[in-house]
Parts: sequence; C-alpha cells; structure tokens
Amino acid sequence: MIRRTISICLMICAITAVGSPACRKKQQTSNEPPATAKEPDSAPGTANVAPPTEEKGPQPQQAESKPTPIQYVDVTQQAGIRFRHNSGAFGQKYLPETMGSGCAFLDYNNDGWQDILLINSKDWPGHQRRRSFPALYRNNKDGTFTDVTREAKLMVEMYGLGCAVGDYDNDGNVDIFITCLGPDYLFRNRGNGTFENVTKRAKTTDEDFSTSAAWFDYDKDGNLDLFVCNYVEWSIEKDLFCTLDGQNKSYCTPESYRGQSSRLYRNLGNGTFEDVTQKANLFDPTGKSLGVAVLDYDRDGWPDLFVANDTQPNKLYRNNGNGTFTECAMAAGVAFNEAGVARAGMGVDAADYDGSGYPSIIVGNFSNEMLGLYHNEGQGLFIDEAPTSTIGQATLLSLTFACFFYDYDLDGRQDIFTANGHVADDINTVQPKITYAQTQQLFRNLGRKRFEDISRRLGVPFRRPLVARGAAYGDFDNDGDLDLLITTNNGPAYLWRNDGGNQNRFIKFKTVGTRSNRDGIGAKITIHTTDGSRQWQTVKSGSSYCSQSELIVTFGIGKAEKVESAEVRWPSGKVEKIENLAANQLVTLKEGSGVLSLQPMPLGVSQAHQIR
Ligand SMILES: [Ca+2]
Ligand SMILES: [Ca+2]
Ligand SMILES: [Ca+2]
Ligand SMILES: [Ca+2]
Repeated sequence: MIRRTISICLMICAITAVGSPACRKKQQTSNEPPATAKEPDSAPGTANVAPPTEEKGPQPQQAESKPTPIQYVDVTQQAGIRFRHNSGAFGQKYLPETMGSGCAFLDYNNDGWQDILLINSKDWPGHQRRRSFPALYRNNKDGTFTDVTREAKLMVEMYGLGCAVGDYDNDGNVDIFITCLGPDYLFRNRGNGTFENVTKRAKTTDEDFSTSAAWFDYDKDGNLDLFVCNYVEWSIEKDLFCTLDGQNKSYCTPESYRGQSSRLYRNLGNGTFEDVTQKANLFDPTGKSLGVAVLDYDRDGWPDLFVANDTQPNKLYRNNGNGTFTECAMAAGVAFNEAGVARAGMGVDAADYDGSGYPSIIVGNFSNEMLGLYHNEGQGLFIDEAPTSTIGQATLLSLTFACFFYDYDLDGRQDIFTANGHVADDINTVQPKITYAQTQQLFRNLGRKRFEDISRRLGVPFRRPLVARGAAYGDFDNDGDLDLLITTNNGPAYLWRNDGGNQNRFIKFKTVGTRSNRDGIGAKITIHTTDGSRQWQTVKSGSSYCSQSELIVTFGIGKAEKVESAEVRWPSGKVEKIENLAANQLVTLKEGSGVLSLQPMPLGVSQAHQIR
C-alpha cells in the first residue's frame, strides 16, 4: 500500500513538474561545472573513527554505546554561560510558551572569535515575576565568555523567538534581527561594542508571531534582504482550550489557529526596508512557518527559499531572477511526506551531502514523524530518503526542532545534527513511548547516502535528555572543529565543545564582499583536494530553527595536507580562484582582491589578533 502510494505520488509529482514550466529546471545556462563530483570510496579521515584497539572483534550489543575518538564536552559552566530562557509559563499553557527560543554564533566585535547570542522570551502581562532579556556573551579567547548584554545595550524585554545575523548596512559590523511574538527588532551594530535599536526607522517590524528568519540578497543588488517566517494568529484573547487527557488543559497544536504569511523585506540600501511580500509573490496566509533555508536548488545562480511549515505543506520558492518567486514544492516533491501528508515541519537546512553537486534538504518534524531527508535528484525533483535510511527509524519518536548539516569529524562529509524535545510537558502520560525531554542526535555521513546513528557514542551531553529548541554550530575555541550551542525551552542554554574533531584537517573561509554584500552571504565556495574529491558550501544565514550558525565556512579535508584549488563565486557573479592552500588555515577572502589574510589554526590564545 505504501509502495503504491509512493509510486502514485511520484507519478503525480512528475506530471505536475512537467506541467509547471516555471518550476522546471532551466537549461544549464550558467558557467557552473556539471554535477560530476565523485565521492572518494573511503574518506581520508575514516581511520579516526576506527574502534579502539583493545576491543576484540565486533560486539553489536555494545557498539551503540562504544565511545568514538571524538567527544562532545559540556563546557557551559566553565565558559561562564549562565543564561536561562523564560517562557513566561505560569499554568495557562499559552501556545508561544512551547516555541522558544533560538541562538546564534556571531563575531560582533570583529576580533576573530565567535561570540554567543541567546534569545529570550518574557513573563506574560499580569503575571510578571521577573524581567528577562536576550543575552550577548563576548568571547574572552580563553574558553570563557563575559555577559555584555548591558553594555551592548541589548537589555530589551521582548517575547523573542529567533534571530538572524548579517551586516545589512555593509559597514563591516554584523547586525542582529530578533523575531518576536509581537513587534520584531532590528539592532544595528555601531562598531563600538554597542547596538542601536533601528526597528522603526528600518520598517522591519510587524505584529505577527515570527519564528525563524534569514538574511539573503534575493535581487543581488549588494544589499542583504530579510525573510521572516510567521506562524499562527495567536493572542491571549484568542487562546483556545486543548486537552490530551480530556480534563486538563494542554498546549494546542497549530491546527487550532489560522496561519500568518511570512514576509520578505527588500533592503533599499538607505537603512530602510520595503515589505515586498506581495510583489515577490510570497504572500501565503496558510503558512504556519517555522524554518527557512536559503539554497540554489536548481543551480541557476539565484538564491531560492525552502520554508518548513507546521501541519501545512512545506513551500519551495524558486527565485525567478526578476524580483518574483514561483512556488514549486508540490512539483518538486518536498511539500509532503511520502504518503502525501503534510507534517509538522520545524527547523530546516540544505547542503550537498552526497557530492551530487545539488543541495538536498532536511526538515525536522513532530514525534511519530520521521526527519525529512529530501534528496535533490536534479531536474527540480526531490525524493525523501528518510524512510529507506537509518535516519528514518532513528528519528521517528523524536520531535526535532533545530537540525542542520555540518562536518563534525572534518572528514569531508556533511553529517546531520538534530535538537529534540517535545512541546507537551504531559505527553508521556498519554504516549508512553514519547518523552518531553529527549536526547540530541548526530548522524555520521558514511558516504554513498548512508548514515550511522552515533549519538550515544559522543559523550555524556548526547545522552542527557533536554527540551531542546534552537541550535547552532561554530568553532568558538578556534581549534578548527565545530562546537555546538543548544537552547532549551524554559531552561538553560548549553555550549558543547568538540574534542578530537580536529584530528582531521580542515580549511576555513571568511568572505568579505565589496560589490556583493559585505558578509559575502550567498557566496559559493568550491574546493578541490589532492585526493580528487570536490566539496562546496554557501555562506548562509538562516537554517536550523530560530537560530544561526557562524558565517565562517568550514570544510573538513580528512588527512589531505593541502587544498589544490578553491573557487569563490560571489553573489555579484564575480568568480575568483585560489591555488595551493595549506590545510588548517582560516582564509579571509575579499571580493576583487583575493586572499586578504591567512591565519594558521588552531589559534592559540597568544596568537589572537584582529581579523577584518
Ligand atoms: Ca552593520
Ligand atoms: Ca537585495
Ligand atoms: Ca563528517
Ligand atoms: Ca572547536
């Protein structure tokens, strides 16, 4: 029956795709190389994850818990991060209480060390117990952070959900957009350690229930535009009674409320924005959007959008290159699950995880729903491979909010991280297999589209259940490997240090746009290593859930000693090529000038210096 449904769905999708010219892949007109990259049969770094030598023979029962040479260590306390999210919950079970909040790795003071931004919600009117604020933690370059929220002028109470960071005014300082229930906030970075609330002047505020957001330059005019996901029409007055046990109030699912359209703000380049949602053909009040990924799925050089919707079909907006978008999710096969049912889409990300040359998509979904693993087949079609992959069964019971691709072991293959936690604190009383707090998951990419669930082998943090929401990756200690920042609902935020990931080699890029936006968001970087493998990534904002990872792009290159060549395709269209880069460096690239600086890594404390 299921197989039949799949084939019917595939038929319908194929027919629909053929019948929708705007969604069909155009002829390869760009000067991009064809998608012929092959994956090496064994990644150069494979040796690093071989079982410890003292183990004798395969022991399947223990294999699941056998530690790997890479461990994540919870360094929250020693790093000095004391943040606690306040959902405002006081017993009424208001829907927004279950949703927040996100986080970001960003370098707000341009010292080359990733700082931390944590979004907060607040108490409800009439039930104020304490004041709560977002938090900005400055990296002290020695493994610790200092809370600089007050001096940065970010002590603003708001019912915050998510954030996106990007240098919208191209002055070299990364700015912060915070999504809220009620008016959103745009904070301009003054470049002196403080932020200025420019929301009113910028006209990027709406009263909606906003969640994830992303900066990207959809019209390639050199100014970063802003996409904001909106969720449902909810207010204290409109709050409904829902129940799991027939008696007590539970948190409602979004079916009970009307959706709100997400928004696109065009950056006019003078500090103000224009709401172009209608003009760009993006108006959709059925949305209930929670996640957005920017990707060029058809490789025509224009950034497209994938929007994950909660209990509504997901949307894939193809950028027509003329200021408008065409919705293609049905035709592309990413709107529903394999049975044609809309799922509870949360966080999302896109990357080329199999060396096909095309970006594929992951979507976090509800418990009793698998993660969506939409493989990009080219020609504008995707196929959800989760049901036939390890990932499907392993994510069936998890309620996944944040999810992203990143290369935790630097072997050159994009792995998958998911942050999980249920929305109903009483779920276990009615569904014994499902818990409120859940463990986080990491799927190691084995190549050839295969993944291994190694969550339970990565150390104590991965075995501790949390009510996780946002998540971001970044190399906060500048030792090369990617660390994790995780937020929990109405609880602490966590910083997990990656220990051992840098046994493999890497190369990192920081992009400085000139004709393109200053952050180089949208720049596509392709590297070739000596073993004949090719990888590419895009500098991006958005993805995950309500969160943003560092803007630095990290490539794992296994045991390779150098990168033969790197090509950067800037959003402006300019293409630059660099030959012969030694491994374990941060390469700062300036559009039009090539390499601005080479910074060997790991970066010791004494080596800390300005990277601009
Ligand atoms: Ca700025
Ligand atoms: Ca623009
Ligand atoms: Ca990997
Ligand atoms: Ca690190």
